[in-house]
Amino acid sequence: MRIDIITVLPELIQSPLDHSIIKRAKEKGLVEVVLHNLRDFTDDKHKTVDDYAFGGGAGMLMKIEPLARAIESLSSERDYDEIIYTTPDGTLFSQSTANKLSLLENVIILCGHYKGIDQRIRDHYITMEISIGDYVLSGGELAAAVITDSIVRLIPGVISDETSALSDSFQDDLLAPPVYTRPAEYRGWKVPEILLSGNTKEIEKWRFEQSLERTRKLRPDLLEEDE
Ligand code: 6GU
Repeated sequence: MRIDIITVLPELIQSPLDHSIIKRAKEKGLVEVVLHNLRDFTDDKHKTVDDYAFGGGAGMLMKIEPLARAIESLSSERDYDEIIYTTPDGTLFSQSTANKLSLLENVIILCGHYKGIDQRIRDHYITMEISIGDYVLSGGELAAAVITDSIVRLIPGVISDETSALSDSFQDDLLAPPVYTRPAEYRGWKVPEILLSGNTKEIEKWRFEQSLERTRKLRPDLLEEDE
């Protein structure tokens, strides 16, 4: 898979891509993540990427020309399955969206910044608009990093233990069960007996019950019928 990220702040996204699972996925050749500085697609001396909104109002918008140039330049190299725009007024991101995106070959993520992008870019190029939650970030860069991270870990072969990503919270609409490691007792705080029993079947059953109970208590909304 290849993920191209267009942004005015590549430095803001670089670090999370250079560590942990994404780093290993890149080294294994399972994903390529390429950052593109929008300023490289400007044609004026000042490398202008923003401008005032027609009709007035507070804040600057991302200009249309550099965005169109960046998207068209990438699109001339390969076909993209989705051209994603990160914006607080997008569709709420979820594990099921991450699952779907992880199956794609080529994706562009365009990071919204300032007060957003010229609507014509959304109308003519963008195929998917994503928000990562009902709160406002200073820009779409952190959202793009979040989206990229959640996708990359799902690409087959990225996480060595095949079942590991599948047993994450949300993967089956349930929160993960509590987990414990050594020592079996610390300051008198004991690990549940069942986990030390070696009875795999009973342990699975216990974990499922714990997942269900945790979900009921902490996220009852996850147990409601799908819309
Ligand atoms: Cl994708 N962008 C911004 N700027 N704020 C957000 C967001 C995205 N998702 C939630 N808040």
